[in-house]
Amino acid sequence: MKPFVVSFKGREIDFKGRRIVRRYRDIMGIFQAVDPTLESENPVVYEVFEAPIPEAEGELMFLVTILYPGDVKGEYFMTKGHYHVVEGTAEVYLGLQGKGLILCQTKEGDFEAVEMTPSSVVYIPPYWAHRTVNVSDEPLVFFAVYPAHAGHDYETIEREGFKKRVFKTETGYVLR
Ligand code: M6P
Ligand code: ZN
Repeated sequence: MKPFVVSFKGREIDFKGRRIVRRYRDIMGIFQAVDPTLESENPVVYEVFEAPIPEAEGELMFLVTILYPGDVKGEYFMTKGHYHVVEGTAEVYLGLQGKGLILCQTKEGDFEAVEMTPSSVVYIPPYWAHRTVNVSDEPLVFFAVYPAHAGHDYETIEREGFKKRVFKTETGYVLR
């Protein structure tokens, strides 16, 4: 592979790699409630624009995620969330637009939630699962980079969930 550069402006992103689109019906099981209107409209909840990087040790995968604003009966739109298959691998997020909350937890039961706004950099250490929640009313856009061989373990989260969920209130968000 040769050095390369990609650039993007706003939501016109072409990183030349995979584009992953997750609609409501693909991920509705992660939310506490079911919303029949969303079920019939089946909107895009988030999309991921990856760079064409091989999933090999030594490589760094990078991507941009757009998590749209919305909620399922008060529970904010969020990503599925995952541990890394290669558990000793970290990840860095850079906020570009909107306000997010990154839920992090370990298999030992530690839990942390950190806010991400434009220009903030979030460090997710090895062994911490991570899920992103859009707590704003605009698209949450962020850049992410992680060791390309890390892999996504969704099963553990599907089985155990995250310790807390994030709901909309009149004054902001609340974790329950
Ligand atoms: C971030 C990164 C990606 C991840 C994406 C969506 O951009 O952590 O690796 O794919 O969020 O999250 P998830 O894979 O949990 O649905
Ligand atoms: Zn990750």
